[in-house]
Amino acid sequence: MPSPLDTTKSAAVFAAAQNLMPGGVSSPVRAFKSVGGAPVVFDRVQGAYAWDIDGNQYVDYVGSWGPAICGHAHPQVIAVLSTALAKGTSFGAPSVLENTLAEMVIEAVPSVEMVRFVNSGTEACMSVLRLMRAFTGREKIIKFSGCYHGHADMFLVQAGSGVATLGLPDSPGVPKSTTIQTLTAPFNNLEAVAALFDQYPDQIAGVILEPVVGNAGFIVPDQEFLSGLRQLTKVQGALLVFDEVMTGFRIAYGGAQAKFGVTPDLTTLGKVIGGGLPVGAYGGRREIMEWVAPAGPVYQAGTLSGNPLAMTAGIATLEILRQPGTYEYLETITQSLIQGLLTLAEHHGHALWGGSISGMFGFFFQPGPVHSYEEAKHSDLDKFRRFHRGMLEAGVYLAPSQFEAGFTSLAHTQADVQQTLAAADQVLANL
Ligand code: KE4
Repeated sequence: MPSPLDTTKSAAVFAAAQNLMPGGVSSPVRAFKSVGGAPVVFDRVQGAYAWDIDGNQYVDYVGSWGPAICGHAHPQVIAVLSTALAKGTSFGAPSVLENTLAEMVIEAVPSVEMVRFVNSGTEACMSVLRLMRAFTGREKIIKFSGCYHGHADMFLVQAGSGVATLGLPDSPGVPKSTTIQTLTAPFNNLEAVAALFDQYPDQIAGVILEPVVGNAGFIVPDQEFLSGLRQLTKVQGALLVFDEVMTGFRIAYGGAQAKFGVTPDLTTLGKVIGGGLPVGAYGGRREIMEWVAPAGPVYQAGTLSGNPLAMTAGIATLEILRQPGTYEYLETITQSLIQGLLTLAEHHGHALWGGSISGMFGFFFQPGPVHSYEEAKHSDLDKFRRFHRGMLEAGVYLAPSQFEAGFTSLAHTQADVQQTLAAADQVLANL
């Protein structure tokens, strides 16, 4: 077994942090609540690696929860950001950079004919919801249990990510009047969605989903489910919205909608398109997007939306990603990782269900199959906790929750994967 890490400095800083910020963090999942032990405090990141303030190095499979798909602090991104910095950090006025990134997103993502930039995935999802309701004149929406669309009130119903991680009931402070319009169905269950449309005829503005789920752990859609949702929403006069904040430019350059050949009416984006700086976006059919102020009546605004640094980092990131061979590389390196983990788990007698698509992967400590959050919840959370801690001690940084996905990058090498699998062999043997 690897020797326990020296995390003296992390412990001190995290202890102080808990006096300053709720839970000592700026976002709940970072507090390691569901895996126990104190989180390590990062000092710096580079490529596939992270270093904590005690000098411990980790192979990083969180990648800042998705943005670091090219590898942390990619030299090309850092270089153009440094140049952009000299021209100022925020304009609050139109810039050519917004045009450039908008053109790249419109060219890449099948559903997007027009796009609006915001500052987070949450902002993108809450804005797209307002737009869906305005365009259809309907108020109800359908989401799926375990899916997470940011922390706006109307989405905090059977949400995934940190809500699932912490086992929170739907959050206090969210008025019933808000969530009463949010209907839920199990992921991959088309009949349940059809039943809701039958129950609420002409009242449902649309269906929003993570086309490949990352916030209930990694759950792949059935092709018929996605194709069926497209057909059903069309027939019902409702909109189909893919929340591709996590999958956008990760599952494929055109996102999950390109990979699965299903084109929604609207799409939300974030993470990768900001290259590590705060960005979100929503886009879709021109006739819908032209309802957004000031072109149309649907109000949405943001001081730092489209700021030059985030646009610059996003443009540089997409320029790297659109190079030939990118997604083939991500597919190969991630398949090596997940197949290796599955093989080792079987060898050591642990039930493990998992998979990957491009640079996104996940696994559940259970036999599977896992097609929905309801099934994901049967996983052995205690075994996940012990595995996570063992891997951390061995220098491998995994998402600190059974209900999160993992991420690789163009900087991860086969050597990193082999190091990870060697660590997993040890940890699984002693689990
Ligand atoms: P942000 O507001 O965190 O930028 O995006 C919200 C969001 C919306 N939609 C999807 C599909 C997402 O995955 C997210 C955010 N993902 C989580 C990770 N599961 C962010 C990490 C965190 O909350 O700290």
